[in-house]
Amino acid sequence: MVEVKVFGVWASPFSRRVEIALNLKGVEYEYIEEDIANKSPLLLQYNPVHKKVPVILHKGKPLAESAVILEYIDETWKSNPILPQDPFGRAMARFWVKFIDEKCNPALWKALWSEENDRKEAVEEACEHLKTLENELKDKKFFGGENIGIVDIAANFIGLWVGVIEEASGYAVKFFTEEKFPILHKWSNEFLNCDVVKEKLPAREQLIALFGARFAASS
Ligand SMILES: N[C@@H](CCC(=O)N[C@@H](CS)C(=O)NCC(=O)O)C(=O)O
Repeated sequence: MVEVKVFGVWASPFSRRVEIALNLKGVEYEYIEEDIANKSPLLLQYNPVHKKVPVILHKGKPLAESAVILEYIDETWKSNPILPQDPFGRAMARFWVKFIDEKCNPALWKALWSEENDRKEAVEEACEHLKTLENELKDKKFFGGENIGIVDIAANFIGLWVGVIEEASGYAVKFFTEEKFPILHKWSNEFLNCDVVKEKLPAREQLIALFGARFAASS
């Protein structure tokens, strides 16, 4: 019997976080694709509070919220740690994951999907958060140092999705440029080139088709 199951959605950066972490640890799992428009009874049973993917089921116990799941994975499978070992380093990693989830990603999403009238302000806010992340990254290869860590995995939306959505918009929205954010672009290339990451990300063209259709429908 498979010990681990993941309920996800293929285009979700949150589900992909969980898959990357499991892949990094070499943990095999069964993947169950959910339909967000028609959630399965199992998803609703396993995540009755948020009713969202991802959910991980380990030894029959369900767990939701990608950042929580990432920590659980790290504590359960010890190889290739994604959190630092020292308390301060662990706390700082959690700080940055929280920043990404609560500040950066919502601002990026807003900027990417903003109406033309609100775009300037939304883009400014998103850029401010991206600059903050650049200052944190500085000359490190990954947020975790030499190896991929929890912050890198949590930042996967910046690594792949932001550029994809800009391209899908026909570059009507474009702020995440290499000129403005050279450090994050370098990081993004390193991140996307890692086998454990590459193997668990959706195909760029598939994402572009999905978001391109959304732009077409919204205009
Ligand atoms: N904070 C959650 C966010 C997960 C999330 O937003 N999942 C989306 C897919 S990308 C979802 O399941 N949406 C369904 C809904 O909102 O009803 C996490 O980190 O796991």
